Amino acid sequence: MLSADDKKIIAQLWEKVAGHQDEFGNEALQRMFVTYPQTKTYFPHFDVHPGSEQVRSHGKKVAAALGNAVKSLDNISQALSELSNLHAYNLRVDPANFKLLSQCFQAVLAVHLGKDYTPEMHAAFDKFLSAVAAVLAEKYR
Ligand code: ZNH
Repeated sequence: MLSADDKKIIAQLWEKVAGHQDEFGNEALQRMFVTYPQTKTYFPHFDVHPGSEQVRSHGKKVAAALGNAVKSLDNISQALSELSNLHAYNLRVDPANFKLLSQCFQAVLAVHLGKDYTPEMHAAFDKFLSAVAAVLAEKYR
């Protein structure tokens, strides 16, 4: 699904993300909660206001999972296998929400990287996030 070129571009993009990973994860979540308020229903136990430590800490985990997947582009399914179990069997997040977080993460990249987030990167990273979402959704039944 990801071409050799896609993989190269995704790895290049992630080099730009490195160092801002936690911050980007946090901002993507904050943005998701504002843009798509229905996503907050999965986090009733969280303080979701701007500046929330819980959201910051969760953003760090989400970004780390994405970084982990970037390191395993040839086998994202294996790299995120535990997370896939968690989302399918425990959290039961409607998979439609994965696309919402993906969009928010891309908006964060565009805001921070500006012109450095090229259309080619956008295209490759969009495929990557779809692949991640597919893995997180693959065990639902
Ligand atoms: Zn999720 C959790 C990742 C999406 C909801 N996540 C989680 C974690 C991680 C993740 C890493 C942690 C785990 C542990 O701790 O072990 N996610 C992720 C990713 C993605 C996601 C990568 C995509 C891209 N999620 C999502 C969405 C939602 C969610 C969209 C909704 C809306 N998650 C969730 C929850 C949780 C999680 C609810 C749990 C939290 C707590 O802490 O409690």
